[in-house]
Amino acid sequence: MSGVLPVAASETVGQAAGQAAQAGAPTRRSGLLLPQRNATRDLIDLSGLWQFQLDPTDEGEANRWFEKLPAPRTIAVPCSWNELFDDAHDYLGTAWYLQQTWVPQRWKGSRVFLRVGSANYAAAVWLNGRRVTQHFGGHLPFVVDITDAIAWDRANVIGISVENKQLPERVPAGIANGGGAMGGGLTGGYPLTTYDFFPFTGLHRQVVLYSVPSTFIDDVKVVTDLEGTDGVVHVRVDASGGYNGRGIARLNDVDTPLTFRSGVAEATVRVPTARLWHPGDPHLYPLTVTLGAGANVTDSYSLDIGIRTVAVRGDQILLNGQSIMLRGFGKHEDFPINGRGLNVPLVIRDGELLKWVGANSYRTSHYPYSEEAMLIADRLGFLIIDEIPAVSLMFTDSQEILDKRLAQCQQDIEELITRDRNHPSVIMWSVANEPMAGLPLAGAAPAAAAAVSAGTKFFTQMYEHTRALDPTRPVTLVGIQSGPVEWLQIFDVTAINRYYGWYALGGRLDQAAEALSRELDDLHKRLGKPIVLTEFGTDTAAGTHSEPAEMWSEEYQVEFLKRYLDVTATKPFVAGLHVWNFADFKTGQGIIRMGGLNMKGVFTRDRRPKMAANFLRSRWVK
Ligand code: BDP
Repeated sequence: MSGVLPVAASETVGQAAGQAAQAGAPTRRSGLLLPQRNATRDLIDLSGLWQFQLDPTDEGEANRWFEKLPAPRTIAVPCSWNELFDDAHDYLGTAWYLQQTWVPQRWKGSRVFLRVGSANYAAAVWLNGRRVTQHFGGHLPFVVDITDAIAWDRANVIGISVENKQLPERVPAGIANGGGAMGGGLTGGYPLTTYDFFPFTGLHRQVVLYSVPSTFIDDVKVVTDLEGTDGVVHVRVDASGGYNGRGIARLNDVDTPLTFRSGVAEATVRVPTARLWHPGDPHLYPLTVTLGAGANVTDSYSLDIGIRTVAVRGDQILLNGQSIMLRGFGKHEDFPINGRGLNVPLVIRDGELLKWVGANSYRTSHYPYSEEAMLIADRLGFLIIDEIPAVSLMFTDSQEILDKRLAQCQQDIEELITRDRNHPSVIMWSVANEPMAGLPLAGAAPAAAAAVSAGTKFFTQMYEHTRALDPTRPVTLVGIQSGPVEWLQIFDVTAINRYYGWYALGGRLDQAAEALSRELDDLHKRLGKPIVLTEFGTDTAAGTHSEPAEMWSEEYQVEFLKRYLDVTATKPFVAGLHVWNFADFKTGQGIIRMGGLNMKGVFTRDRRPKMAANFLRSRWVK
């Protein structure tokens, strides 16, 4: 039963763990609703050409670059800067973005917000020379009320500083000591990172201004349930200013009255013989909530919802009460030129290719994806494991650093759940990818006991925090090969990345299949939960062929995937298979990443199928 609605995260000063407090208006963690235009709301999308300047000596703030840049060039927003300018390719320090915009007179009397969809990693925002907010953590939106800072008689100047310094207290963490003796990142590469994907930087999603009425709908939360064949939809609406009054929830053209007390109204709407949302028929029902009614509607907000339930029972994942097998991939937001910047055509194309290959699921490895990607997942019927950017957390680090990372991870999951909770596609939260109690693949060395117990404490807190925010979805952690089983134990679903046949037992696929089979049985015996293989794959240079199948060839990738699919087909507790990766993606430069690419894609970076894509299609398309 999911009658209990998640509690809204309270308003919080936009200041992340471990960062020195700086002046700035509160960044709101409730009300991350995707801005929309309707009879009571308006928006201005500032996507397009912005002024831009690198600031390697961090002199911009003292010299008021948020008002005027001394030597600007032009950049696109949204976009990463790294593949645009040769001198910025590996640059992760501060850079400044500047834009000017008029605010229309008709917005007077409204509340006006500025929303940044994603700035990776740290950003500060100035409006007309005034610092209005800051935010730490890429991939999630932040919002600031700018009503009182607007100039109505001239263009408003918006200045945003962004930097992606790889600092140890951040999430993902940077490398503290310049990469040690070898001067390299975790995979030996450059830039120095604790992860292999390229640390793309910039304003990655839209910057928008939007207006709402002075009393407005601040948040909508929808939880769906089933009773027999009826859908039961719980709706909670939060209005600003402690609104007391009436409203309406219109679901599928049926009105249910809302009564607000101190800004909150709840209603339960029954949908007789509901058409349930699932990958084979991702049916969406339109929901509109209003403040006021009839001719007196003072604000309204619309979204499409899916009626469905998710649960874990024994070693099965259940969707609408039926056991479901996740078939799909780990992905990345990555494409030539725009890097990690929003690429709506790519979101559509990836959706088409996922359908073509017969996938019903993917993980937003290793950070939250765009809101467009989530909407497409709702519409096309993909089951999403929604992940925060907690990749490669190392638990041999000091307690002080671990505490700062915990605060950042808690902020990330609060923002993610606030943003994504209404998407039927989201079936699980992932609070980390491959945390470590020692160096990776040091399989033989027992993980240091102190690091394991520090991680156990950390992840118990993360699990409980996540369940408190959303009691309706399972929570998982994605475990590294040879990582501590204690950490997996805490979570509802066992998610593991395995590379038998690649990083271990390379070239020996028979032995790899046996090792995989043994370990799966063992884990199932110990944990008794559904197991999702969230990564397994081989680097494959498109066009390289060999007989017999050798590592790096397309034949080897097919053979490898065949073993994994065949082994897991005999194990009913395996509830999901996510091949690593959907497409080749950009990494740093290093000796294990030819051409600065991770080539484990079954599609190339420009989305051409390798043999493996056709193989998966032959298995997955019924
Ligand atoms: C796993 C990581 C993933 C890497 C992958 C690989 O979770 O981000 O890209 O290995 O090495 O350890 O291909």
